[in-house]
Amino acid sequence: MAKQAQSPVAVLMGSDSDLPTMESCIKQLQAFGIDPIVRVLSAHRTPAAACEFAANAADNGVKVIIAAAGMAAHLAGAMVAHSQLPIVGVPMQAKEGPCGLDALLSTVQMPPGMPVGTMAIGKAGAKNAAVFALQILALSDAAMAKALTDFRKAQTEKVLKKDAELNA
Ligand code: RP5
Repeated sequence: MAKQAQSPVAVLMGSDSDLPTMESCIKQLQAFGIDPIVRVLSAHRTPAAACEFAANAADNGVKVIIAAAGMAAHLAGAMVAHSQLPIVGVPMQAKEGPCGLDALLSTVQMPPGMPVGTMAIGKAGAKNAAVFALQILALSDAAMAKALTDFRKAQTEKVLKKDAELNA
């Protein structure tokens, strides 16, 4: 098996059809200076590889796993079943099905004791997964804490600028 790339954040998705949505997550992580591990792994189609990834993630230096999947979305649940790392779930809106609500419920409704931090459906959730991962890393890493502070400040300034332009 190929040597695993090193990063504190792994972005997994159930299908390459999720990639256009998860680009929002990957780009946001890169803007924070984090080059994530990116893998297509499925709880249903590649269960052994998905479980192996989760079981070895902490030893490989991963600190947060972001798992995106659509339909009966069990990828994030499979991660938490095999890893004690914080798992961030992003429900995908698949081509078929009820607007991502299927994936939202499959991701969020975990049994007690096995939580998945579940984001919004789609691109908003993908971006928030990156920010949430940064918030976790920022607890123990000064550079990450600064990246978070800078991001929040820039976001605030952007909105205030729009408000000022609207009222000029
Ligand atoms: C899920 O099924 C994937 O995460 C994807 O959102 C959905 C459909 O997959 P494809 O049929 O497009 O590969 O496992």
